[in-house]
Amino acid sequence: METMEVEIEIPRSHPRYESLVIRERLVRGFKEGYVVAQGLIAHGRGECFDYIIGERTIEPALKAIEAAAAALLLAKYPVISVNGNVAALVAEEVVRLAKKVNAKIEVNLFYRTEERVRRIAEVLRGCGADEVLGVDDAVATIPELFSERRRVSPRGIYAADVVLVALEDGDRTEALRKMGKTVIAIDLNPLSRTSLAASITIVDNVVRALPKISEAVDKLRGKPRAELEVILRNYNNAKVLAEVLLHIDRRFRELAEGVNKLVWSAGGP
Ligand code: PTJ
Repeated sequence: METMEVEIEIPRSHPRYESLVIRERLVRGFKEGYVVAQGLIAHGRGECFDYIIGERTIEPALKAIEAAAAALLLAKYPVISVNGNVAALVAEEVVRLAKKVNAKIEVNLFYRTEERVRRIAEVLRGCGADEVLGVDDAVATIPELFSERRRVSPRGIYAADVVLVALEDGDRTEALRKMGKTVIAIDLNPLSRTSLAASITIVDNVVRALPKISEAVDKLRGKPRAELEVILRNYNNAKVLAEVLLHIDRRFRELAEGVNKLVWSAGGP
């Protein structure tokens, strides 16, 4: 029997295998001290939305992913912001994408402790990051922001024109927008303040979204700047969020129509 080596053995044949493996990665990060307990709760909220959208990258997310890739390729100074959950789930993909678009990587935490910052930087370096900002140099301040997230690197998020964030809080997204930055957010909740405030919101699981942004970058690389600018000009975040909500509406209707069959396939009422 093929299994993933984790705290408990999860057989590959388990119908919720992928989801359980993701949980285990977060639990491991928690035990190693760089994922906070609140991060486990945040993940639960995300799982719920993922279940609702159907645990796949939906069409509106693909539109946002294409726009995100165009924005990263057009950026003068792109930065990818990393927190505990992101480090536990997609550290390798962050490093891969950063190399592709020549972005800086910065650790930025809501529940900031120097120990967590150091550990997350180690995880990123272990995945091949040459430089991790936000460790000893988080000396600049995002104006009008009072959480620990206000502390940023002057060579990183502070100077960036495009910032990619995932599992972010709304306050910082709003503050970064006020500073004139393009914010690309990855958030499974289409109604979170981050999703509403971002320039480009990818409503998808970060584990699916990041590799897909890398793929989109590969596809768009080499296109004339004017073509990338057209992609961005034609992108409308409010419309994309509305499409996500309509997707959820359609999915619920289809599920409601087929619920009898689902109940019987689960053993009957
Ligand atoms: O590591 P720290 O100290 O920076 O803290 C990180 C957390 C996640 C605890 C902090 O940023 C937080 O409290 O976030 P929120 O406000 O709970 O927001 C997290 C958002 O991410 C929610 O809208 C979730 O639905 C969403 N989310 C959770 N898991 C995923 C996700 N979105 C994409 N992929 C996921 N795997």
